[in-house]
Amino acid sequence: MDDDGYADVVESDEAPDSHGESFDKRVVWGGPDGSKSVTKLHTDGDSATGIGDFDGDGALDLLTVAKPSFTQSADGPQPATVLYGPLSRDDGVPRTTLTLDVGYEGWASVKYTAVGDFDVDGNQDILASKQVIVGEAGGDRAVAVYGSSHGPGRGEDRPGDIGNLKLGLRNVTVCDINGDSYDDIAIQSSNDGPVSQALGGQDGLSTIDR
Ligand SMILES: [Ca+2]
Ligand SMILES: [Ca+2]
Ligand SMILES: [Ca+2]
Repeated sequence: MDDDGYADVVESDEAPDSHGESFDKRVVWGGPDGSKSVTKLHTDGDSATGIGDFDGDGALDLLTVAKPSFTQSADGPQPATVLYGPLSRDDGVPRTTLTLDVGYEGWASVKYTAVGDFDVDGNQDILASKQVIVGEAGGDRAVAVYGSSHGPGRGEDRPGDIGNLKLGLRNVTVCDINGDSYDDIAIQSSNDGPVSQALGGQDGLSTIDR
């Protein structure tokens, strides 16, 4: 996260407070001798949900997401903030930040995310699980927010819905299943059931094959 070439660990712990659930976030810094130092991130209490190079500058960035909007208001936004790296090793301050509404004005209610480049345009894309709200059928839906050179999203009214997620995004892995260089997703549809997939391509992810 500080672009020194050594892998770091981002920890996000739930820390209930008087305003409801909140998340403490820390970076455990890697280094040449394996010694560790820890820096607490002094951002708001959003959960850290994804890591990727969202602006394509070669430095990793951290995605944090606020609580799903339906827990706050029926049609409120759900802010997500990208902390653009490198992060300062001294105080965890990012180079700059970008905040966007991953809930699309209350349409989606995002709890988990996965990051990959599903259309291989060089911009990281975000796969989010959209929790079903009253009046809609089925379980969680998988939606894809494609990246641009300015970060996540391309100004679309709605992200692409690619199908149902029985177990949500906790059981999704991003990998290149068929070796064509486009990131794909593998999905465990039940605890002991078969693995489904959605393949990446020029137009992004296919619908979920099950
Ligand atoms: Ca970056
Ligand atoms: Ca992309
Ligand atoms: Ca692929």
